[in-house]
Amino acid sequence: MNSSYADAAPSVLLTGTSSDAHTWNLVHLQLVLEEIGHTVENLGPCVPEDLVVRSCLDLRPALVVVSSVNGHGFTDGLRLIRALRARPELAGTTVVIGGKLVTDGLRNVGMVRRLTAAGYDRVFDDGELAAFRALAARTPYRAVS
Ligand code: B12
Repeated sequence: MNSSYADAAPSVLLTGTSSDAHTWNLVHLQLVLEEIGHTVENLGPCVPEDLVVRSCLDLRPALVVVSSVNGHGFTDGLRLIRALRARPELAGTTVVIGGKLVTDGLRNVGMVRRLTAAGYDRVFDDGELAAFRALAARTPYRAVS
């Protein structure tokens, strides 16, 4: 979709989920991450799981950010994290997910537990941008050469 780096590998890989066509969430998150100082590879919306896995293996980002707002984020997100964590090379990569992950509009404790048990390091609710920003600010940057 869009990328903020020229030569250096990105510090953050940002992606929508396989079924999710929404784009402005991704644009907003990319701007937040760039404002902090990260270089971002934004894969865009409707990204198949195998493309996310391959991109992570190629680019080795310090942080992977998964965003979904269409209400299928829980099921799509589970599939994606299982595919990522199935690769030993990505076992230590920080992966977070957030947005409007289900349709009930409420923070669902069971859903968060299942997503973290499957391998996400953090699950952010729709409005938790301040907490997300704080986590991203603690993640190492890579200087663009
Ligand atoms: C525009 C829009 C569309 C457009 C998208 C066009 C495009 N190119 O992006 C179109 C018409 C294609 C569309 C389609 C659909 N949409 Co729509 N759409 C919207 C709408 C009106 C605005 C979304 C938007 O651009 N917001 C602006 C961005 C900047 O904000 P955001 O998306 O809220 O993202 C923020 C937060 O969610 C959060 N966030 C998101 N991800 C992450 C990740 C992390 C880590 C963190 C910390 C935070 C975070 O931070 C983001 C930035 O502030 C919303 C309603 C609304 N007012 O939000 C519905 C909405 C998202 N859509 C909805 C639905 C249901 C659909 C459809 C399923 C409808 C249908 N039956 O076909 C389809 C799904 C298509 C698909 N395959 O995904 C629902 C989702 C319901 C839910 N999750 O509970 C919403 C909420 C409408 C509603 N109230 O019912 N949609």
